[in-house]
Amino acid sequence: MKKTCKKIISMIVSVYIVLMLFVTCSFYRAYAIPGSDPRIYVDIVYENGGTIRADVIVENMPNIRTGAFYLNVGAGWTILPNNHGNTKGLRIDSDDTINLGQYSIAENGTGRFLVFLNTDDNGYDYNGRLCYFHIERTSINNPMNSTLNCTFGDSGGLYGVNFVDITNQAVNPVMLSSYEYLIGDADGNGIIDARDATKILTATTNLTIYNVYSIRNSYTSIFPDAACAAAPDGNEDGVIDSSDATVVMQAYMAMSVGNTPSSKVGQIAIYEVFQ
Ligand SMILES: [Ca+2]
Ligand SMILES: [Ca+2]
Repeated sequence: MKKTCKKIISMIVSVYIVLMLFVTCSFYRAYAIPGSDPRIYVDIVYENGGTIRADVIVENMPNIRTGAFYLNVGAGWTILPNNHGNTKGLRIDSDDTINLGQYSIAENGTGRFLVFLNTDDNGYDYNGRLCYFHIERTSINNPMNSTLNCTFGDSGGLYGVNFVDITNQAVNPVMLSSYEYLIGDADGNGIIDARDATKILTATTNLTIYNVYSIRNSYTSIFPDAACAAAPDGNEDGVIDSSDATVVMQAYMAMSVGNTPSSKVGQIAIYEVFQ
């Protein structure tokens, strides 16, 4: 595979073309935060068409009967009204697979507070997307203020079956920053070409594999100019290895003759850095 890839690279480099990418849509696959603790966090997703959605994600939770979370919106974001004209923006539709029972939303400055309650003694499995909303960048948007954080049970608590208080079991991963990047752009120059594949191959010689989450704070020692640790992960499987060089190269070859890549390489995505 490596040999084939190197061959392809030398072939392409000989007819080197810089290809500017005009991207109008993209998607994001979350880089999972490792661990098995019950937790809540926000995953920012670029939707088809360029709108930005924020998913409130619950993981590893026991069944919940009633709960509340407080959402803190960084100054880099503004929450858009939902389709029902609700200016508070949080979206919990009847077509969602979860059942929030009764719920209420309050706001306080840039924060949002959601309380939910159901009368089923067995509680509900809320794991997955609890609710979502759409956001836009403000004029002062930058990676450090483009954060969205959730805190469980700030005042409403979090209760399981028989109203057992489980607030203390839950953790709230803290989002420190979020970065927009081009999938596969390992050298951070805003275009996808053979140099990105070369960069990845060089970094992963001797079968080196980097876990994206593990290098989130140290990636610049490996990919000095990448926008974030996730950028070289061309196939978005959470690790950077030589197979990413292959998909980047395949995408570059496809785009250089006007075809759409079979992977998401070249699309805009967003990467959240959690503490
Ligand atoms: Ca590049
Ligand atoms: Ca990968």
